[in-house]
Amino acid sequence: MKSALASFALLSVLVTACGLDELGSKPDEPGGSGGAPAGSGAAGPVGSGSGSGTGAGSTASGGGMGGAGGGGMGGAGGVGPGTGGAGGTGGTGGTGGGGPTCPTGMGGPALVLVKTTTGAFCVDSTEVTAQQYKAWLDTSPSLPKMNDEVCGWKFGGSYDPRKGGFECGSEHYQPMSNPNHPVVCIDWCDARAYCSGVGKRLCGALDGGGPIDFGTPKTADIDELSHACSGGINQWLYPYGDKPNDKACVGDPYDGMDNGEDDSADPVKSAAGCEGGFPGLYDMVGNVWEWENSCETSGSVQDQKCSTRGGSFWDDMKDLTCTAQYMDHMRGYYNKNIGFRCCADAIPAP
Ligand SMILES: [Ca+2]
Ligand SMILES: [Ca+2]
Ligand SMILES: [Ca+2]
Repeated sequence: MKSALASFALLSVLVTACGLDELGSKPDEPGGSGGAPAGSGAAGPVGSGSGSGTGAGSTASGGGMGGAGGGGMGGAGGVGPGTGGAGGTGGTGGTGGGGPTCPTGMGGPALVLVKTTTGAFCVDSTEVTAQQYKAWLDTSPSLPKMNDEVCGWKFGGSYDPRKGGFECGSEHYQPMSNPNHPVVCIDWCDARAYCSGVGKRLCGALDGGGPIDFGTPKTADIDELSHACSGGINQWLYPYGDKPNDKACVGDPYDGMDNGEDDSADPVKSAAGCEGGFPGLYDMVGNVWEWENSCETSGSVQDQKCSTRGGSFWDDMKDLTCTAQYMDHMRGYYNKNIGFRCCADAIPAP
């Protein structure tokens, strides 16, 4: 920004100087004619044309290229036998805002940039959908190796969403007829494999996405999901602010009915009021719980508890908050009200 302004100023000075040197009074020539594009000569005793360029480059916010510079102002018409000044040269475009950006072209939801006090990271705009999950399954991703530290028990298993047990049935995974429903009935290892398969990672610690100690409260200053949900340093209790609104996000009260056993998730992003804590981010609370990178570290890995975040279509307002609220489930557990989204590192400013 600073350097862009400086170059406009310099350019302006140079153009002005040029105009005076080259286009000044020329008494031998006939009456001045207008300089392009806006100069207009007027007869008079003394010629003095001067071009002055004032290009204004716009600056994009949050990264990206700056806008093109505006055209220069036309020179003032020569007075008398002088020639009108030439139009100034347009300023060059400003350079981009220069902030970090999110990678594009990865599988799954588009990534949203989340700023932190020290940098930024990226988080999926929505829960991963059935269609997106299927697209990944269609690539025949390899199962964890037997010696995988925490997911080796899935060796010889499958990433397919379960069709039975823990409230799950085939109706909860219909990628063709219900493409935009969140994928559910998947365990922690499925979520981890998907995220890594599309070049992302499970959301975890604020400083790089690593695992968060399971017993530590998942507050916005240490946890990516909490940070993104609560608007970062705003520390909102809900993604839409601090005032509870039971119709904003897909919790139990959202549809005005006490949930029966047969209730299930809505398509992602269907609750328009559930945007936040950063623009373009949806369902950070409600719809489905989301697995994150925070698990117990002792005992049988399949049975170690991992945390899920944000509440679901079955939950009351107390579970539909951004911070320090989590439900833990065994790593191998699954349910129709548990899904996930992924995070990724931001691309640093150029
Ligand atoms: Ca309900
Ligand atoms: Ca419902
Ligand atoms: Ca959610």
